[in-house]
Amino acid sequence: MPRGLFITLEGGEGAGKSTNLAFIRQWLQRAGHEVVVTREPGGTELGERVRDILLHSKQLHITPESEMLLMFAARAEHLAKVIRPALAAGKTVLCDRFTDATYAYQGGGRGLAAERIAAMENWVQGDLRPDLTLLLDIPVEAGRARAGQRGEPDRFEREDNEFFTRVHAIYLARAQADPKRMRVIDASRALPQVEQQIAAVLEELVHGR
Ligand code: Z5A
Repeated sequence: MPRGLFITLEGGEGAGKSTNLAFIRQWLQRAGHEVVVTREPGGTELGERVRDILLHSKQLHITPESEMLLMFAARAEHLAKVIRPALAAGKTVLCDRFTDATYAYQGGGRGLAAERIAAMENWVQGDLRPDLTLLLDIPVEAGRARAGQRGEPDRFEREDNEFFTRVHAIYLARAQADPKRMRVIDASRALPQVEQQIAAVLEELVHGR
């Protein structure tokens, strides 16, 4: 059986990942895919506990190195228990954030060297990389204004605009370096136009396969 498609969704704060996830899932299902939707950090019992520590610890100081290693610990578990088995069964995996987020947040945001992240990526993932990454792109301030309408900010959301500007820059640089895999969607537009762009990219992927 051919391995399923591995699709990831990325973007800064307020880019609309949660909003567009349902649209992407439905689009893929209508195209005949059996879709497994999951997220990082998370997706397994251990991953969700790690997520809780990383997002909701208020007093705990976590070093950038520990933060990065915890992301990869959760990812190793996620790959072994959810992602690889689903792909091997021919299912399409739709993952809300993956390793591009580690480069953007722990690399760009926290300042860790990309080489360290790449070493972990190679060790934990082997040669598995997403077939497609949709980068929902929105200027930092516009995204933060959208996200600001939500409840209490988590550990990442409490960071300042400079942090998110570095995150944004790394995401765009990665898309520029790998334009075939990582497709930039202008997420600042109204929802129907965002969906239109996403559908066009999915169409290309599914029919170009
Ligand atoms: N993280 C990390 O550091 N390293 C890693 O390796 C990984 C993750 C994997 C959790 O991520 C945190 O983990 C994340 C990075 C870190 N921290 N941050 N920041 P998450 O993905 O769970 O959290 P999130 O970034 O807050 O994602 P989200 O909940 O999906 O939110 P969103 O992208 O901001 O989307 P939204 O909730 O769908 O949209 C925000 C608002 O905008 C909402 O009111 C919508 O109705 C509105 N919206 C959406 N689209 C539109 C359009 N087109 N027009 C107008 N309004 C819109």
